[in-house]
Amino acid sequence: MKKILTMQDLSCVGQCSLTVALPILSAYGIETCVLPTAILSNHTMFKSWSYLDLTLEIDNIFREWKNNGFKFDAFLLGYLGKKELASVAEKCFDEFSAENAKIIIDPVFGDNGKLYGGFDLDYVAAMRKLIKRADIILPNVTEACFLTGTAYRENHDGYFVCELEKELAKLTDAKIIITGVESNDGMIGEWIYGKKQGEILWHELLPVKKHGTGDIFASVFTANYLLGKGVHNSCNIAAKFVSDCIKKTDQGHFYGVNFERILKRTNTNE
Ligand code: PXL
Repeated sequence: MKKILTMQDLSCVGQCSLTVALPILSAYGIETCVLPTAILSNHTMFKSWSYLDLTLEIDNIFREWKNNGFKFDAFLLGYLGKKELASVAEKCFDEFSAENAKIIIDPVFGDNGKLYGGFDLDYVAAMRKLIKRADIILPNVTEACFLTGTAYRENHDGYFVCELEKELAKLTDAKIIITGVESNDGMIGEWIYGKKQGEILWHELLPVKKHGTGDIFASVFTANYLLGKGVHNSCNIAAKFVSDCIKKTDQGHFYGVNFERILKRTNTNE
């Protein structure tokens, strides 16, 4: 059984980060260990939140993991919360990677052309460095723009995304998947980088946008990828999962999606 470590915040309320990654990866039959980077009362799309930084405790956690000889077959990183955690993540890869461990990084820091509350360009620079260590990165269009220093645009034509991918490929050897690419004829998709030609997987764009769907996409993608489904197939499965979640979400549920309604049917391997 594969063992993954997912490093992101624990938002006590709001469906994102660890409260999404842990149930989803586990439902796919992957042993999921967690490294909470911070505890928030709720995610930062609510009007206010508390934030307890856990960086200091991570030294103790690493010490004990070393004592116990723990190693992980894969890492999934999402919202870390502060730039210093990028070097902590690198230390984590150095100390706790099993042979051929895969590193999947969703450099979560913004959406819709803007940084999330609490982030700045220093954080972006830290992510720019960290993605060098990744096997796969999953930035959305906004994050890809900030990482590459490209001006954000709402209309993502093929040329624009292709240029973004090329610029990202100068920063990392990772497989690059840009999520949330929106066409001007009402489709949404992921752009997968290929050296000669990129490829886009289009899906139906739903009329509502919901919070936390990027975290769900990353978790479902990672689970399927680790189970050997391949990059394209895993992207398609993750996109369908996210779209099903949005369709099943109660109207008025503004802060996330009811992914729990879709999760029960995931573990198809047994
Ligand atoms: O879904 C991304 C995310 C994760 N964690 C926290 C957030 C956000 C986005 O706003 O606030 C705490």
